[in-house]
Amino acid sequence: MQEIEPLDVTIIIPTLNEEGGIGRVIDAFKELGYHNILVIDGNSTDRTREIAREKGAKVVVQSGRGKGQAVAEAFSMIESDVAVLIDGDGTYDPRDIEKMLEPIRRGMAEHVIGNRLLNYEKGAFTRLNLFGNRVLNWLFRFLYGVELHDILSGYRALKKEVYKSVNLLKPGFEVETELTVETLTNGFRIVEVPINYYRRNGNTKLNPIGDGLGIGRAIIELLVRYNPAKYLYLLGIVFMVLGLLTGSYVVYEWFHRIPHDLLAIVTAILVLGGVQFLAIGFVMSYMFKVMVELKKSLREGRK
Ligand SMILES: Nc1nc2c(ncn2[C@@H]2O[C@H](COP(=O)(O)OP(=O)(O)OP(=O)(O)O)[C@@H](O)[C@H]2O)c(=O)[nH]1
Ligand SMILES: [Mg+2]
Repeated sequence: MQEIEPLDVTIIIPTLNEEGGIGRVIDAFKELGYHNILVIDGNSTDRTREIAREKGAKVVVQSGRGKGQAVAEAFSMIESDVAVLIDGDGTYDPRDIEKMLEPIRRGMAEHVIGNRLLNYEKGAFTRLNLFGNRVLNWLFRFLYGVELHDILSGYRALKKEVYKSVNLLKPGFEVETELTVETLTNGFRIVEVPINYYRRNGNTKLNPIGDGLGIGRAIIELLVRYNPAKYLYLLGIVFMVLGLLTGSYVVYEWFHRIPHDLLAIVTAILVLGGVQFLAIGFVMSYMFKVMVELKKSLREGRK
């Protein structure tokens, strides 16, 4: 059992015009004894920063733009044993924090995600957001083969070794995806715990279609970091299917005595390209496994 006292934890709250919610979020954490609160603000034009300061939080204006950049900057500024990330819009319940810390205390995981999808207030998700969440989580499970159900949740607890080792390059709402993938790539364990989820105070900063597509793209793109072999398998399969499609057309046309040289060449290139991706994938998968083992033993050796 690892002791984690409230003072070993920093609560990080990224905000952009959240004057309707930020005060209550900070109050609730202070009531629970959590006084290390860092509000990283995206240059709000309302009273967010003023309220946060009045309530006793440390307030910093982020140097760049987007939630992702804000989170990365916050991680670089703190040294606590554990970082807890939460939104400033009042959608999460600070009182769930003990549930969030439990798996870390028990040594079951280094990164905990609060799963909103089991117990949410009516209206907390729009229909589109709920659908998008389900599709993106499904895509994640399909590509990564990791059983997680709410990778986009904004309520998370991360041990220092995780938040100091994640390489966050995406500036915006891809941050939750990138945090998840980076944690797994570095060989740490993630556990989900069910939490409550409520309607937000104030206006959303999320564009469901634009940001949703961006997150989908990030899930596919980041696979290269987590499992390069799988990424190549995917490319290989797409190439081969395309090759076989054009190829069958060529064969069909040949039966009608009309040779299609160009298509035949394209077919050969696609099929051979696909085979190559698969072959390189096999080699990569072996190398990658060795790398993860190596990182693990290095870490254990350092302790
Ligand atoms: N510092 C900073 N915070 C941001 C930025 N964009 C959003 N945020 C904050 O990040 C948190 C999540 O943003 P939301 O707009 O609530 O996004 P969401 O939770 O996916 O969407 P909702 O379901 O509408 O709440 C909120 O606390 C925002 O104020 C930004 O550019 N900079
Ligand atoms: Mg929100």
